[in-house]
Amino acid sequence: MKTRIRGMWMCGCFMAAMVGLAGPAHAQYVIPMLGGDQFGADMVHIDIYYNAGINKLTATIDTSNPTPDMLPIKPTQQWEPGKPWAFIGYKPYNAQYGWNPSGNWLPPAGTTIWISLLQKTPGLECYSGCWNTGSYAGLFGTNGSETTWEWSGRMIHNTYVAPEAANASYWAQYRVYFGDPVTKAAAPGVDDTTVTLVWTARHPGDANRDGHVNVDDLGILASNYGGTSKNWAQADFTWDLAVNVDDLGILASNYDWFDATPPPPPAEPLSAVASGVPEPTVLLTACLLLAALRPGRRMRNPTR
Ligand SMILES: [Ca+2]
Repeated sequence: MKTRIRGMWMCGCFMAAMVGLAGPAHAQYVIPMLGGDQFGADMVHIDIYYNAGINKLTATIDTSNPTPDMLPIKPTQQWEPGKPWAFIGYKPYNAQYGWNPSGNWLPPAGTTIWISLLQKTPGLECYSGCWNTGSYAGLFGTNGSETTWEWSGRMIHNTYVAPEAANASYWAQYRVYFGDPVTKAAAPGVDDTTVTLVWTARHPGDANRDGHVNVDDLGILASNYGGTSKNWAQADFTWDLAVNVDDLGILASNYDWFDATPPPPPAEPLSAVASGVPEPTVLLTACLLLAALRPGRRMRNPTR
């Protein structure tokens, strides 16, 4: 028995030595994943459907999954230099959203499908494709690209990248319409629609990711303090698997932070713009906005 244990111990030492000899001289190379970091999160489809019979175009986001997270890779990981995605560096990223054709339909004759960026939170970038198959060419204004993009009609996931150390929510608002294949001009009399994509990013100290660093997070940290094999939701903000004084320091220095990212404004479809007559819902929204902006009134953060 003693000999067997000694043999196993020597074998273990040998294996450890071999790993040490063959171990990486650099951080581990990884490829981009849908969920950011190294998370193979679920796809979140933006289902595009056109009902020609009633001239109705819809873009519906699948809400069966949580809001996608922008997450950077960990300090122990890196992108292989020279790969098309190497520029991401340690910026938070995500590619869960995918433009997806829903049902069987065709664009009206002589048109193609365009997706045009209306507005976005500052700093948010978009790149073509995902995983290790994307071209990572700039889209929707990123790197000087056009803000209008011709969608092929096939399911495609593009990769969104937030600024390094970004730690709040992000959104991008798009118009989807049928237009001239060359000039991009919207086809007259054909319906269009808008859609808003939203992402969250993890703020240091916000263990439960509710957009606040407060006593709830402190409670989570306290109940996990001293533990190992922990994760973000258990207050490991340094990704070292331990919950200790380092994490407490991070929470303390971010205490009382809240996500103040303004929500996206309501988008107006092209059809309403073209008619020149505001729809009743648009008028109501405008009245509510005016009332909220009157002097002396403080707007409550609508996202929290
Ligand atoms: Ca929190």
